[in-house]
Amino acid sequence: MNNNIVKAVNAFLPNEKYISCENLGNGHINSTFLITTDKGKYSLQIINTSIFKDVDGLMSNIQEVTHYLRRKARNSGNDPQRSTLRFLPGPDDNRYVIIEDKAYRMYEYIDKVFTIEKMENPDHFYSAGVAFGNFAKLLSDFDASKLVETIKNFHNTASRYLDFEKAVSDNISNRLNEVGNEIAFVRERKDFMSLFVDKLENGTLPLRVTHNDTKLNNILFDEKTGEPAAVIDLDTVMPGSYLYDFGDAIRSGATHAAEDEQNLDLVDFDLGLYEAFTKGYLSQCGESLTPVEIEMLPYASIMLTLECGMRFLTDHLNGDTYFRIHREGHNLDRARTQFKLVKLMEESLDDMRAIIQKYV
Ligand code: ADP
Ligand code: GN1
Ligand code: MG
Repeated sequence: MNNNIVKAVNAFLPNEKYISCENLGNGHINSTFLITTDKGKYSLQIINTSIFKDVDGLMSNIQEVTHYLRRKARNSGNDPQRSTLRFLPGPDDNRYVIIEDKAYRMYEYIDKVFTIEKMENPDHFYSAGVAFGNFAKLLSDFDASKLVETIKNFHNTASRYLDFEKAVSDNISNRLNEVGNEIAFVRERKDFMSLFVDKLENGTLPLRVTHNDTKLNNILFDEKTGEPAAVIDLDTVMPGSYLYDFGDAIRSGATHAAEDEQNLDLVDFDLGLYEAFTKGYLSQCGESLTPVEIEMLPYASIMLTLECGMRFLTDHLNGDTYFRIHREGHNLDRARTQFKLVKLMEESLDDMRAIIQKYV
């Protein structure tokens, strides 16, 4: 095993003996490993510092949020060990260590859980809705001024569009001629992209403390009960909109296709799954939604899926420098599934509106 991983483990756990390391999960950004020592199991992550530039700010956010969530879990009789992440303090309480320019952090491993990459069981998606809706509810009275913005303009779709146009004009990877249809698809939706941003800027939409990366595999499900244990991947918890978390979860879970499916005929948009998630999500935080949030909710999955597809396409044009890829053209495959989903969602707008009306 990589010597630096062993060094990192020894730095966090000077009194334990390193035994083994395995790859963990399928994240696109950080590298995650399951570490076993003679005394326990841990998740070790190499933080992607070209994306998260302010690691102190990032870890301070996670400290504030996990302390807060743990206190709430304790008060409501839930297991504080399993209901949120707990990181190891690290040498000198630094919360991370730097070894050869890489930043490492360690979490207690939450054992006997599973994650879902591809949705198969609507009950799980209902539970995911409850988990993310509950996350929103728990953080509704969290003081947002304690949080730094770990990635600026993260879900500012209009500003993401400008990044996309820059990638088109730079054409760094010389891939423009194969993506004419995709570029046209994005451009046709340019005006739509400021729908939420404008309302957040003029105050008609409220700023909330949100997760901002509500992909299905960021929930750990309990192996025994099948219920969500913890919402993880807290790197992007910062001020945002409920529309982001709702929309991004639908993007990742209301289809039976993998995010990188190459056969677009397999990419469906399942309104049954949409309804399951909506019901779960709104059962937790529906009462606190403002009329404008409710009015905008049917557009949320279209916005977030379009934004995500556009980010994948931008990265493809920039030569794959942001999202980890595992094959040539991987980001383009991902962009194509997202655009197919956008189209299907646009055709289902009235159905989505009716489902939301049923549960608010
Ligand atoms: P990324 O930012 O790269 O998506 P995540 O924090 O989501 O990284 O971790 C990647 C995967 O590792 C998760 O989907 C989950 O399967 C697993 N994982 C991460 N941390 C833990 C933990 N503390 N306990 C159990 N599994 C974990
Ligand atoms: C990344 O880190 P991960 O794999 O959970 C990305 C999200 C995207 C997602 C698409 C910090 O999430 O914004 O929606 O990929 N995270 C970051 O799969 O950019
Ligand atoms: Mg993740």
